Amino acid sequence: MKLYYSPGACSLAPHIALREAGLPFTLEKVDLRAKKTEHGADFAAINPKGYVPALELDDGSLLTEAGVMLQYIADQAPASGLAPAFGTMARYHLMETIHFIATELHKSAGALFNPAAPQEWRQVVHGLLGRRFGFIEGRLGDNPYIEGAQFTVADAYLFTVLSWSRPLKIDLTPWPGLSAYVTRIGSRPKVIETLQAEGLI
Ligand SMILES: N[C@@H](CCC(=O)N[C@@H](CS)C(=O)NCC(=O)O)C(=O)O
Repeated sequence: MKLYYSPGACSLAPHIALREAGLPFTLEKVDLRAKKTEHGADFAAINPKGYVPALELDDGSLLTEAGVMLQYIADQAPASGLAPAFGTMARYHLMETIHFIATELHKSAGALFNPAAPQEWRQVVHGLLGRRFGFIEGRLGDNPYIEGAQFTVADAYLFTVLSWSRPLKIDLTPWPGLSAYVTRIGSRPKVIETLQAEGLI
């Protein structure tokens, strides 16, 4: 498998998942502005959606969309416990969490990276994200991971999106449970390895 990624972008989530799963993979960095890979390939031709993450499978086909890719990775290493078995209620709850992260957190927070975003709109998005952060902190409760006692691919995704709070200057102080969560996930050996591989630490 080959993961097309951009340092610190949402592709960090499948990158963490691949390392947590212990699967063999290679990486290819993408310049998202130029739509060129580090080897000079035209990324828009590889993924017509033009965005990362994109996962090239061993049969040459391409899988996109972080939330789906995360589950594909987990299912390649069932013993890792990165996702409950397909068809179980626990799996539907994992999908529910992943969908929430994708639609309520990822896309709202991601849009704030656009320097052209007007200030008034930014404030509206900050307010919305604050409400979602409140929900997710309550859902986490005293659990170490978002699905409970077990680290899953949803944690790789949630950690990635919450870690954007630093570059986006979103103060997590009002959500101490989320601050502690980011620290907890960020100190996992495989997460540190991933952050180092992307040159983020
Ligand atoms: N729906 C996609 C969205 C992926 C996405 O937003 N990727 C961003 C980085 S976090 C990107 O590559 N943006 C560049 C672009 O859209 O041109 C997913 O969930 O995987």
